[in-house]
Amino acid sequence: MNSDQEWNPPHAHDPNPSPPTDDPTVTLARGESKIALGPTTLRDFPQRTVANCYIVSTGHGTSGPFSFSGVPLAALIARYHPEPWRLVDVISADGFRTRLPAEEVIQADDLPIILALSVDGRPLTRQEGLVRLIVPQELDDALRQVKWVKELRVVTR
Ligand SMILES: Nc1nc2c(c(=O)[nH]1)N[C@H]1C(S)=C(S)[C@@H](COP(=O)(O)O)O[C@H]1N2
Ligand SMILES: [Mo]
Repeated sequence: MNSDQEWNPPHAHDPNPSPPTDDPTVTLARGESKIALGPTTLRDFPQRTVANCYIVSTGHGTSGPFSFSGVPLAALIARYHPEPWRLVDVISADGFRTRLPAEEVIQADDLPIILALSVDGRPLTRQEGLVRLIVPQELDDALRQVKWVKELRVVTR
């Protein structure tokens, strides 16, 4: 799993409707360093809200608009890894994954890429994807709207 092609498949994908596990803990990993972040810890960070989000499924159609709230990914990584980084791989408990370049994550401050903990002003359920990656820039697909985020792997080289 090395090329960007394999990490960001261009094809349609059948979405998994049900959570693979109950545990919503996200592990932030860089090299050997691993930090476990539960929803309570993630809610202690300043939260951002992104309105007018759609989940554009090529299989079951578009749902939304949703207003998602959560921790900006850029701020979360900067808090634990202030030195420059190149990519972050976002991996879910069911093996679904996406890869985001640092400049895309950092420059998205107007419309932040977030780890969502809430939707429409109430907590996200595990069924709905807690903790869910929301990439508001993705408008034609939902391949980056990763449910049940389990691991963030920060790549520096
Ligand atoms: N963990 C995980 N996230 C995922 C998927 C998946 O299979 N597993 N499918 C993606 C795809 S292809 C779609 S269309 C949406 C569906 O989101 P929904 O179940 O909220 O409608 O989730 C995205 N995120
Ligand atoms: Mo999809």
